Amino acid sequence: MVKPDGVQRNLVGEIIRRFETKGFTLIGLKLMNVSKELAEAHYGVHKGKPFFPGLIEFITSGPVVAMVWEGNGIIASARKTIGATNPLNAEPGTIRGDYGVTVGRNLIHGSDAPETAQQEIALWFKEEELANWQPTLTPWIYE
Ligand code: D4T
Repeated sequence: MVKPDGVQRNLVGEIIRRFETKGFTLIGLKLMNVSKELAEAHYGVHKGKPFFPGLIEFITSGPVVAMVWEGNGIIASARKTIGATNPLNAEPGTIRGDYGVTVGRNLIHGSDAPETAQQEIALWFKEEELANWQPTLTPWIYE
């Protein structure tokens, strides 16, 4: 998910480009405003932490771009591409390392495990919003 700061800073195309050119497959994509209920469900694991209210306020402050990407090893790879939670600790070359300076404006969220990805996809997308397709480039990306 490109967070509201990524959308406001015109980084949507740049972020999508990194996953697209890597060879991952886009399955779902939408620009949307986030309700308080959805934000609280998505970040439920952080409820009660000091940063939770600010996080919910931030995520609901403007549109986000929710996406579903598919590919071999994508979760570990995407988290490397995204970089450390605190952008000041994120390596140059990562999205957060290149574009962020503070944890509360870290531009992008990525699922951290297959189970959380399944839960988050179900939370953010309806079944019919996901495309079922086979890119013609597949044999040029996977041996
Ligand atoms: P997300 O979930 O947004 O992809 O981020 P991470 O997986 O990298 O990090 P996280 O779950 O630990 O944090 C969720 C979200 O909360 C914000 N945050 C986090 C914050 O504003 N202050 C903080 O101290 C922390 C730890 C940033 C990401």
